Amino acid sequence: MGDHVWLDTQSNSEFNVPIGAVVKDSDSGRILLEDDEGKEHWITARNMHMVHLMHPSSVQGVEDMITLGDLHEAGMVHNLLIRHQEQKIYTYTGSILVAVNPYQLLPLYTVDQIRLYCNKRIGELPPHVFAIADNCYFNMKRNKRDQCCVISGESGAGKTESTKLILQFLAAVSGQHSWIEQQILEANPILEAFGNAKTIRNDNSSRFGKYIDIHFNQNGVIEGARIEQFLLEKSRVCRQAPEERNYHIFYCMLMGMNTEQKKMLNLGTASEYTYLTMGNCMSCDGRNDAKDYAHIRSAMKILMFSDSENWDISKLLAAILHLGNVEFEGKLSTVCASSFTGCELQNSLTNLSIIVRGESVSRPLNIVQAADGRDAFVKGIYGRIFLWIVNKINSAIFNPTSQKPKNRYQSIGLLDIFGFENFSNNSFEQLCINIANEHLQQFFVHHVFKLEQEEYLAEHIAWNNIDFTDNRQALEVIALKPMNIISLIDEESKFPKGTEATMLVKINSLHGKSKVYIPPKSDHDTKFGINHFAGVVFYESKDFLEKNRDTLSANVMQVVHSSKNKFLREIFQGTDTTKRLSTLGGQFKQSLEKLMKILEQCQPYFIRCIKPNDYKKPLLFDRELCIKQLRYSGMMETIQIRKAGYPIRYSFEEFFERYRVLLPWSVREQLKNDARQSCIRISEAVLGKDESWQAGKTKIFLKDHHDTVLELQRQNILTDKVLLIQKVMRGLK
Ligand code: AOV
Ligand code: MG
Repeated sequence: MGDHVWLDTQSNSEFNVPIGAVVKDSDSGRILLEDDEGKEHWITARNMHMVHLMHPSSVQGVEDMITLGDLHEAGMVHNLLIRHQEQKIYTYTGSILVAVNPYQLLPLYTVDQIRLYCNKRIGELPPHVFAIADNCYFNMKRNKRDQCCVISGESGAGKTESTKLILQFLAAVSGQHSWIEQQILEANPILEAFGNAKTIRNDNSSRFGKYIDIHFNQNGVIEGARIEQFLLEKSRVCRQAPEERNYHIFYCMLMGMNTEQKKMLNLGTASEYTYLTMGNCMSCDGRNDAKDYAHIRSAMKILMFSDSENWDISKLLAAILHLGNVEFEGKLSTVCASSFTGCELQNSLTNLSIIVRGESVSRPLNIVQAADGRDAFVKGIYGRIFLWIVNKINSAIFNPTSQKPKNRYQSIGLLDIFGFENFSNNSFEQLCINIANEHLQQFFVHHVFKLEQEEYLAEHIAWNNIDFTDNRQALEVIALKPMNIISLIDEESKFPKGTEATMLVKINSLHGKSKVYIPPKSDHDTKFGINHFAGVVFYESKDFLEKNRDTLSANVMQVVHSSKNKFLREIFQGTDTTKRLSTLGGQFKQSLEKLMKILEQCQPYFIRCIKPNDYKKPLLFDRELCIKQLRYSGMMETIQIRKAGYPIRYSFEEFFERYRVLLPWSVREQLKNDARQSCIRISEAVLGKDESWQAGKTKIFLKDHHDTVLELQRQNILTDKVLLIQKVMRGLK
């Protein structure tokens, strides 16, 4: 009784692994088990082969999964499950943090907790996102290297919340509580208001990617920051899927603005606007739009948005809502939209003017064309408002003096993109989002598996190769090698006669046999599939080319440039009508590649966010859903490599420089400062003579926890020395 076991389960699902269970009772050759999900099973002697004894480490649960005795998927998911039940949502795999979304506010993020985790090495305290933040900060100062935190996980897993927590921690420990720190923190509510929305996966889903680079001076004090944004989902402004909302800002504005202002903008309630009601969802449980509006406004003040700029933005947001209500059948009422955009819209929305032999000729558009043109205009406005806002924020938080080579800052970058998505209907936006996630996965695989093992080889470290799943090939077919899928979509978008059908023909002929691409079922089918690292996603190709081209008609551009609204002209500035801009996919690809280059220059930390259930519910742990996420993110192999490998390494010189204090003076003399030998002696003395660390040709290779042990010992010795000196000084007085 009370024994813990693994019980083989009988489901046929590919994500089925043995479940943990405890023996509750036994009678005449049978035993009664209660499994991790509370289900009871009577096991007879005949079925006893389905039961295996559990390792004690799995019974209690471990803080670091490399210490699990049962190194299999069942062990990993059981460990996360029992910790999740005790509200221990964070678990390490070496220095990689796994964070399971608690879907409730836990008392883990207080000022006291920040103080507690400040200046502690990983493993000294229970796993925490603050520990990762603190170690990023510590390593930046110690190693004089830029750091980055790559936060991944599917939609709703907790990336954005983790990012905010890290930012909060860094702002607190950098210590000055100054204006700039407050500005950096307050940039978030603004960005989320304009760039996040309720989706069926997440009530606060990021519909854009961001990389926040925080700059520190030589003393580790925050000097400024810079935010890079990636590909806002513009289509949401005009259309939302069932149960989804438009961007938060619209609902906040309508709930929070005072009556007088609303009157000036001729605004009513959300239910009156086509653009806000497509998903048939106007409010969102747990969000208070009116209160949020007040917060957004105060944040905008902190980020130096002037009252008139604020009003300019509100006017355009109102114009968007009015534009959405324009009906092309019958009477066209563009009065409000025209007055707030300062544009003549009556004609330009219903007619297309083209230049024929040097003369402008106007021809009426049909209803569908007119509505499409209007939507394109609206998306253009919203997308540019968003870019303008990001620039405005950057101009407040970016400190140009820290750019000068002389006082070159050090930085910590936080990457929070949109998580992997697979809806019932997926379009071009989902393809871009999922490609971004492929890139991140490749960055992880490259760093954790490839570079790591290449280095062991180069340094002649004794090493048994560990296999891992590499998504490189998939990424190449989708986005990297010549004639990849994205470039074919791009090519077809630039081709005047190109259609989605001709695009599919080309992709089929080039990639029809690839394992990555799943062609449409027939010539009439417009859906194609991609086998992503996180599963197969089917995309509806309709509208792909239009979305990728992302151009505004010359008509609309002309209207904008002759607008009486100065702000509208300003946000469109630099958008040349004649020059063919690169496509959306092309721009996105470029910015992703640039981002990957930046990340490669940094020392990375990884946070893997896990979504425990699809219902946004606390304390509900769906084992299969978690196994799926753990499997595709490569966590099992990660545990293996972190257990067997040496993720921490220093050149002998670096190591000796920092830890020489750990060698007695006499030994140092004797070794005549031979760095390699000294390093070995230090490691033997502090870490033991076992196989757990290794000396290569030029570097010493250590486990994550060795780094902690060494730092703590060093700190102790230095503190002792200081105390001794103080004692001696007192004695002298
Ligand atoms: P995401 O960024 O990973 O999804 P979020 O960070 O927005 O996911 O998290 C989704 C929701 O989960 C939040 O709004 C919170 O309600 C809850 N949550 C996440 N982390 C925590 C936490 N540590 N404590 C309490 N609640 C949490 V997406 O942006 O959709 O990919 O595009
Ligand atoms: Mg997010």
